[in-house]
Parts: sequence; C-alpha cells; structure tokens
Amino acid sequence: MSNRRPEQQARLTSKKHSDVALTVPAFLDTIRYHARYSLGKRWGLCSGRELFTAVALAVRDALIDRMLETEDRYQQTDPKRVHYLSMEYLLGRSLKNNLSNLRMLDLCRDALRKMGVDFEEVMEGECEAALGNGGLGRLAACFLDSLATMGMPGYGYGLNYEYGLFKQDIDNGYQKEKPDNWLIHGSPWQIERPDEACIVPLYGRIEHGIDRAGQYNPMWMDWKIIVGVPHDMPIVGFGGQTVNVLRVYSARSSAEFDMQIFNEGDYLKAVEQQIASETISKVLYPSDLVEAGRELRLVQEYLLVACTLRDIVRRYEKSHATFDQFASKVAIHLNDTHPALAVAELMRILVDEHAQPWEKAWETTQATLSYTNHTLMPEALEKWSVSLLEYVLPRHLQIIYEVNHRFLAQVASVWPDDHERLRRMSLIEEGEQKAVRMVNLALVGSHSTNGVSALHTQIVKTSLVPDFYQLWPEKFNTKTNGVTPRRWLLQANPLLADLITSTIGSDWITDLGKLRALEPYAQDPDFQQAFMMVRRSSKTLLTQIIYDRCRVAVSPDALFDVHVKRIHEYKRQLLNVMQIIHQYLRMIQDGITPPVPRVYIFAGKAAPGYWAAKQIIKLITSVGQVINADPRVQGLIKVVFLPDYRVSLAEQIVPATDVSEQISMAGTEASGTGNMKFAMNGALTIGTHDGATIEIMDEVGQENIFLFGLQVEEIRQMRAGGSYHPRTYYHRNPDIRRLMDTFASGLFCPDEPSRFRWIYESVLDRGDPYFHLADLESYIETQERVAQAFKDPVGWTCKAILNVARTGKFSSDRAIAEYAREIWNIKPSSSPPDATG
Ligand code: 26V
Repeated sequence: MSNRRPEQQARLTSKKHSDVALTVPAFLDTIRYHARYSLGKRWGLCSGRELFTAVALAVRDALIDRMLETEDRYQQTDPKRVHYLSMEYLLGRSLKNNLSNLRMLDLCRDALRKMGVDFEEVMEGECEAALGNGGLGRLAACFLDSLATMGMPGYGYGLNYEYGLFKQDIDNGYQKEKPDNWLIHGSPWQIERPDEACIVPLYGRIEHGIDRAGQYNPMWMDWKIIVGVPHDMPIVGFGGQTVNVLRVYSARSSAEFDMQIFNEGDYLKAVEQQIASETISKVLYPSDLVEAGRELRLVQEYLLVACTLRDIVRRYEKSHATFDQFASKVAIHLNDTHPALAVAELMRILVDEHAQPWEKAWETTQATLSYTNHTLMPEALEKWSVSLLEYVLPRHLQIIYEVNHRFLAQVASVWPDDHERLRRMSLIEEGEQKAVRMVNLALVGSHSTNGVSALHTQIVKTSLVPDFYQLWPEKFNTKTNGVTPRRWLLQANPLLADLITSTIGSDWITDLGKLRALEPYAQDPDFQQAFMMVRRSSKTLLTQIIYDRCRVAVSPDALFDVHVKRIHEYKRQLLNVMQIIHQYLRMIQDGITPPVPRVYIFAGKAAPGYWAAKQIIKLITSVGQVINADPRVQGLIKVVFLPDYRVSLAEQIVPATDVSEQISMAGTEASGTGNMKFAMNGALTIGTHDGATIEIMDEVGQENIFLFGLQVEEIRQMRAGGSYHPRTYYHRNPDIRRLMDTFASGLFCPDEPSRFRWIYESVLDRGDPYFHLADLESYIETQERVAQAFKDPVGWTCKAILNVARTGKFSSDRAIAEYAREIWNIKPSSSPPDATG
C-alpha cells in the first residue's frame, strides 16, 4: 500500500543505496505527509508519540525500499540462508538505530530542528521492544544487526508478545512488576502479513494406520487449530545496503474453526476458544527458571517452531522440486533449546507430509539444524514431561521416541552393556515423571552444538554432556559472544565515537579490530585529555539521571562502580553488597577513609517468582538508604539502585562507567555480554575468571583488568572434597565477621531487624552455594587496588584507552563471521559497506 504522491515516491526510490539521497526538505515533506495521511493529524497538533510515529513512518519508507531490494537480491541469487529461531529478541528502541544505520541521523536532526522539535524528545517517544529477559535475547538482537551489516542472508524468527518484559517499580525498596503493554498503540516497525498466516494444529490423538504399501502410517486426528500471523520488522545493516527481516508471530484464533463452534450454537464456548488462542502470544515469560509443566509456554515454543518451519519450507519449495538440496540452502539455528521442537517438527514435515524415508529425513534434519547452549544452570535446562507432550503434541512425542530408540541403539553399539551411560544419554529422563530432555534432543538432532565462551564450551564438554562429547567430539565448538558496536559504541557513546573517528577514521564501525590503531594514543596527553572530557560529560549526564530517579546527588568526579544485569544469586550482587558494607563499617567504626569517593550503581530485574533475588533488591536499597543518609560518609560513598533496567537505560549507563562488576561465581556465567559493552566503552573490569571475562583479560592484558577469586577447577575441587566451610572465614577474619553480623543485627533494616537474617543463615549455615565468602577477601583486596589505581587519573585513563583499543574481538560481527563460516556455511550476498562518508 502506498499513500505517497508519485513524484515523492520517485524521489525516495531513485537512489539505490544509502547515504541517503534524501534532502532535508524532502524528508520533512515525508514526515508531514505521514502526520497528515497516516495519522490524520495536523503537524502542529501532534502529540509526542505522534511525532515519533510520523518520523518513524518516514524512516520506515526508506527501510522498506531497501528491504524489498534485499529480498529481490536473495531471490535472484538463491544463496543459502540462515534462520535464527529465538523465543527472545531484546531489541530496545529502533528509531535512532535505524537512522544511524541508514546514515540519516544528521539529516533527521536538521529536519526536526527546522520544525522546532527536539530530536531527543522524539527518540524518547518510542516504546521499547523488550521481547527478552536479558543476555540471550539481547545477543539475538546484536546478531541481527551484524547479519544485516555484513550482508548475510538471514532471517530472525520469534514471537510477537503483546506484553514484553515487565516494567520495574521500586516501592519501599521492593520490586513491583507492572505490565509492559508496548504494542498498545501499535508499532510503526511492524508490517502485518495476514496473507502469510500459518495454521498450526495442536492437541488431538494419533490413529495408528497402515498405508497402501503396508507401511505404518500414523494419523494425527482431532486437533485444535491456532493461527500464527507474521509481523515483519525490517532490520537494517550499517550503511543500509541490506535490510533483513525479523518475523514475529502473533497467535490468533482460527476463524473457520471458531465458526464451526458458533454454528453448533455454543456461542460462549466459541468466544472462550478465541480468547484462549489469542492468549498464546500475550506475554513473554519473565524468568529463566523453568516452570515445570507450563502448558502455555510449551504451546508458545511450538507456535514459533511450527510457523517458522512452514515459512521456511514454503519459501524453499518455491524454487526447489525436491528436498535434496534443503540442507545446502537452509540453515536453522536454535537459540538455546527453546525452539528444539524443530527437530521433531522438521522430521514430521519430511516424513509425514513429504513421504521421505526416515533415514533420509534424519540426515537432512541433522545437517540443517545447529544449536547454541546459553546456560549451565540446572534450573534453566528445559525438560518437558512426557504426559504434557503427549497431550499437546502427540505426534511429536512419537517422533521423539523413535529418534531416541535409534539413537540409543547407536550408543549401545559403541558402548555395549553400559546401561548407566544409556540412561544418561537418553532423550527421556526416567523416573516418577518421565520427561524429554531438550538439551539432548537439540544435540542429537543437530550437526553443531556451541558454547558462548571458551570456558563455557569447555564446561559443556566436560560436565554438562560429557558422554555426547565423547561420542561426537566433532559436533562441539565455541563461539564467543559479541555485541554490536553500532548500538553500543557509535550510538550509545557518540562523543567517544567521534573522538575515535577523528583520531583513526571510521573503519572501526564495521571492523572493530581497527580500534587497535588507538593503542599509540593511550599515553598521548592530548588524546588522554580529550578522552577524559568525553567520559566526564557522560558521567555528568548519568548524575542527572541518578538524581531524577533516586533523588541522590552524586559527583561526576567519584568513581562510578557499576553492577547492572539480571538479579541472580549466581551473579553475586550480594558479594558486591558485602564489600560495600565492609567499606562502610571501616569508615564509621575504624575511621579509615577510602582512597577515592565512590558511587555504587546497581540496576536489574528479578524474576517475579524468585524470592531471594527480590530480597537482594531490598537489601541494596536498604543499604543505600542507611549509607546515603549517614553524614559521616558524605562525599565518600553512595549506593543507588536505578529502577527499571532496560536497553535504553544501559545505553546511558555504559558510557559513564568507570568500573564494571563481573563477579559471578567461576563456572556459572556462560559468557556475559555486558562485560564487553563496558570494556569497549573504556570501563575497567573487576571480575572473576568466568565466561568471556577471561577472554577480555587475554585481549586487554592483565595489567588493564582486575581479576580475582577462585577458578572453576578450585571451586570444583573444594565442592568435591567438601572442603569449603564458610564459618572458617567468618571466624578467621574479623572484617568478615563484622559485616556478616550486620545481616543478623538489623543495622540496615531497623524497622524489621530480622529481614536479612536469611542471608546470614544461607551463607554460614546452609553452605553458601555461590562461594561468596571464599572470594570475599580477594574481592576486597582487589577493590582496594582499583581505588588506588583510580587515584592516578593518567594511569587509569591509559588503561581505559587500552581497553577500548583492544576489545575489537567482542564485536558481534566477528561472532557472526564465525557462525557463518564454521556452522551455517553462508556467505555475504553483497560486498560489505564501507564506513566512510
Ligand atoms: C531459560 C528459560 C527457561 C524457560 C522459561 C524461559 C527461559 C528464558 C531463558 C532461559 C535461558 C536463559 C539463558 C541465558 O540468558 N543465558 C545467558 O546467555 C547470554 C548470551 O549467550 C550469556 O552472555 C549469559 O552469560 C547467559 O547467562
């Protein structure tokens, strides 16, 4: 549908590539046109949100032209394409990102200035797409940016949740969740495609038939139907040459199916049915802890898989008569096990719908699929009870049993009579509640399994699935995560980006390794000066945000020590709090002043049902209240908790961070990606030997990072030998004793002195499963070294510059290049853009 005047259309499409041909007056015309004809408003009467929408629609025009060009290019050349399946995409806002990648930022700024409209205000008018919980969903978003920037033929597939991740209020220090109805006014970035809706059968029963050739021919009967309606979101790469698509599905009821019930006269039942169907894509699950047996979640996962595979097969069949080339034209990637039903679904399509022999279908399935593991936490490893699967997806359960039968026969042929091993490797966990192990299913059904950092992959091989590693060592590989430098440096930190570009040119934007050219400037006084000024203005901006949201005044000259991420025991926000309490007690009881003033900045959401995580938020806010109000430590230490951590807040925090806290217990954080964003923006890391933080040290050099604490192997041995006794640390070290006692004394919660007693007990009496006390002494010492280092601004700035210069490895472009070459076997379909101009 085009509601543009023809001459304007010509003007917009005449220039093929970005570095847009558009002039300020033409862009202004388009914005006004949309205000009038898409929104039906006079320009002068538009609300803030309408201003945003009009601008977004004008940008969308430019995106659509390029999206159609990109699809034409793919159709003409028929390259192998990757299909990235993810239950989560934590996109954040898109307007500034799209303008920036289209190289239209300045143009838009000028246009809005001419209209007398504040650019930043328009950007803030956008609701964020928070269709993800944290690391896994944000990684998917960074990967989409890199795929498009590198001209890779790739599609994202996901669900169009009506409610994204809940919004967080802090009420009396406690987290309160509020719904995030982000689609309430629609999204200008989504193009609905009702014509391509998918029909998805669910429930029902299997009828065991025999076909004419005497072959077993099961029939899936009496199913119910839901419909998945695709919504396409254009994903523009830097430079604008490639615009790929993220296709997200909304669940709708089937008009035909509902009509049957209406016709039978049961009006209420029909309406109920309709509501139930539309509930399926209502809400993102807000936790990474598996909620056993949640039927709605299983149906969500299947909706994604079923719709995506139909879409892929439909597109493939347009230009191929047989499935012989399927695996050489189609790569399907599973972002964690959440879409692992794709193994059974692809088999079902090939065997049941296209009459392929099992063996051939299996070969195609394995060759097509690949899988990334993102967590080792047992509570986050998916298992679906056999009874639920049988009820919701009877045919898929049958297929999974058949896969398992054949797989175990293979295992038995390699290790005869090893029953223990068969039990461990089986796709089915036996026991009171039989369940399908989704990690095993994803692994068996794919040709590649990767971890997200070197250490994580090592642990996957040696502890998570060692039997599988022994059987198929060649399937395992590592792909260290990365983040997009477009969002996380160019857009989030424009001052630093400008300084870098004016010093070494702009190639770094698409080739982050080029940042190495900054190394010679690390000691250069002029560059250092400029670097410090950039950081100071980012910090000043953050002080304003802190004041607005927390009513705490902080100085930009203090050390900004930042711990932002989901609240999880394994991430050990509690270790940070212990250290803060120690510092505070030293000041007020021992009269020792710290070398530098510090602001401890926390942010992060707790899963609504995760009691301990919510208590930790209350602890942080309580400790903050006491410390911030204590005149004895004025100007020396402040503790703030910024509510509602989300992508846009991260964009403001990252450039203003001096010290980045990455202090998970060794062996628990698969990779981390925040760690990369901070280092890339010149924060120094204080961290453990965990995830990708180790690789950050390898890159930036030991002298430019502060690592501390036990390593994975040491923790493993202490666990195995039962030699970790938190009480020993408590008795041996008076500082530790003193700070631990505050949890029992009620110092930080005078109105309810026993509120944090559980921490005292969990650490001292219940074994401290996350080894806080084992790492606390070295953490305190290391924080002391951090403070000493910060006292020397020149030395500190040199380290910070070297962090920026040496973190090129952590671009998601590098990660995607590795996936493309080593897992997907796909190639760019256009030459990479150049960053000049
Ligand atoms: C599990 C589940 C279970 C069912 C309910 C919904 C749900 C949602 C998420 C998850 C798994 C989350 C795993 C995850 O986010 N892992 C993080 O992945 C990042 C990207 O690879 C990595 O940097 C982080 O270290 C890792 O914790």
